[in-house]
Amino acid sequence: MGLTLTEKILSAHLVEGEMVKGSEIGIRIDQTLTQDATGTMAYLEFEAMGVPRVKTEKSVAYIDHNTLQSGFENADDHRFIGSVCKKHGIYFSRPGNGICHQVHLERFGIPGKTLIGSDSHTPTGGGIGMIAIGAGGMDVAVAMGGGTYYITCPKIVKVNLTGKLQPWVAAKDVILEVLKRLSVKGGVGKVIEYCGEGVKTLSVPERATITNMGAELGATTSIFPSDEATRTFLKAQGREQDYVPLSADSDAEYDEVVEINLSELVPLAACPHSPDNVKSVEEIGNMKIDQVCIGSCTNSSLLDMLKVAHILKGKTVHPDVSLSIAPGSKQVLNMLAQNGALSILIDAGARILESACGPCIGMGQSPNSKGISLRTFNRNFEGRSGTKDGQIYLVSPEMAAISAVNGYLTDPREIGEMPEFKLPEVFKINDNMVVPPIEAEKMDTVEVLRGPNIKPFPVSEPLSESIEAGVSLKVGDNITTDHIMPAGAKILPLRSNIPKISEYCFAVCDEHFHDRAKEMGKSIIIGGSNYGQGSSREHAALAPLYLGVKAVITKSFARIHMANLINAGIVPMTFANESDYDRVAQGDELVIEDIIGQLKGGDVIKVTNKTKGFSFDTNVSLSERQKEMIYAGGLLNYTKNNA
Ligand code: MIC
Ligand code: SF4
Repeated sequence: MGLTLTEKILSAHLVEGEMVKGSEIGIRIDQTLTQDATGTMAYLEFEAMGVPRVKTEKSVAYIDHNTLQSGFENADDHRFIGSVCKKHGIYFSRPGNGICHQVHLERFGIPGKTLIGSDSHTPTGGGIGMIAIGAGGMDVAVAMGGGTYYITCPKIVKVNLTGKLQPWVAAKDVILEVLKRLSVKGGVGKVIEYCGEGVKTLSVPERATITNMGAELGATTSIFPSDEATRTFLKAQGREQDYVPLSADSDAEYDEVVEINLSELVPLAACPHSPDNVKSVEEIGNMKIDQVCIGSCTNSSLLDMLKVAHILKGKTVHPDVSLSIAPGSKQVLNMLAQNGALSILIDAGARILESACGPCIGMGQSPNSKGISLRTFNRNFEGRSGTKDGQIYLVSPEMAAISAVNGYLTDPREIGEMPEFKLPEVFKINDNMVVPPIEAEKMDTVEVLRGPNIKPFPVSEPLSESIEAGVSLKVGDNITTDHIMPAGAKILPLRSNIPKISEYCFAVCDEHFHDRAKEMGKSIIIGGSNYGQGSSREHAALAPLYLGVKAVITKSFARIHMANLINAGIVPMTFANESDYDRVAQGDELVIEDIIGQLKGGDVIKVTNKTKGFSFDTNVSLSERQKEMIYAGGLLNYTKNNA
């Protein structure tokens, strides 16, 4: 039997376990990336490990999230990260150089390599045939130190692409269609592998849009083969030597197959407040809009921007609409400047933003009250834009641009004839905003620069014999990490200060949570299905840890958040019978007797609800290694104990 591309790359990197689906495997990591909002924690953790130099083939630190510097905090964090890079042999991509995933694809990604990043959209690298996975900062720190990265050996879904996209139908519509069919939890425990004749018709930036937003499926990652289109892209980036052809065997077997005929797709939009709430323009209607934002790691490539410039040429943004555009990297912005497209965007009235995440993470450009905002981004969770009642629709750059001109949601096919948009033969290459590592002898003398905002991460204690604690919060299905630990311009500067940031923990759901949890001392959280979907931010585990949360009992978990809970030493449990969810209320006193004994004995843990007077079973799906981590009180303690 032949192998899928995923199996080929994973088995070439396998260092522990066997390629048995559902079991834990350990893989060697070739490259890592961090961004600044998760990076400070990741580097504090790396420092705590005491490894002098990173042991990966390449590790890159990007500054792209916290670039709105309205106080000293973000600038201090940038300086800290820059100095850590110098000391430990890490490439440092300075603010202004662009969004991590866009730049990594352009300048560093290599087909067939493994990459983990402390950002959930790291799977963008799947667009050039990498196994690129989003992870918590602690996992990235361990990988930088040469440690193994562990995942559940995934099921593999084949998305068989046939046909060719019609004019003005975009790569964004492909992933929106996949989301519509599979939902935000449809990818959990799976890798999405794109195959079929239709693959050839998609350029690398288009593929990267699709693998990027595969994060919204909850998938471990998504991947395209590495083929002539990959070679063309890498050659244009001056990196043809990095090209290797890679694909699945023709007789590879998949766990699921999804058929998509590209020719039949239509322009789509994800409606508030979930990336899988997907409808066609026809279904939504020509709704009046207030704002359009173009950019983010999903849709900020040169090709995207050139399409937008073509649509905006000679036009003016509708008087009732604010249009902002953030090209994804310095390379993209500079090429737009050189070929005149930037002038077209400015002429049309676009508000040009720096090459960074910006509005995607609520760093400015929050819409007006109840404002309808079309965004080319990947997430439209409630409140993420910074406006609590903002109505965010996720669309392609093509739909965004024409709608900005018309003032209402418009099917881009109304534009008429579409010229052929081609990748340039040569991209403008100037890596002067990436600081490479210095000579090894000089590294030791580098002083790490710490600002007053950088506080040590919370210590966790070894698991106690039994847990007796009240329920501090009960939430419903699909709770995102943006609920648990909101981002945005006000809160993001506190990413390196857990005591302070924890004041905002769950503020979106219940502003009293912080005080209540603190008062209770220790507590348990109850959640619905797909708990913790979205980002990789380990703050969504570290803040609850700081507030004394000992266990989280849900119907199911999202992958990265569950790993972050385990790394923090918080026990993730799921209801054996989902109906028990309804029988536990906020304020109930729960007892888990002899939890260590129960964990050692198997995967079922009995919990007693003292308040209501009944017991219920929960499941834990933890490997022996993960159980050891839980006993030790998290990954750092576990690593120290084993050192
Ligand atoms: C996001 O898109 O939510 C972020 C901000 O990039 C996060 C990382 C973070 O919270 O810092 C992610 O996707 O992992
Ligand atoms: Fe940045 Fe948005 Fe991409 Fe997250 S999803 S990395 S915030 S651009």
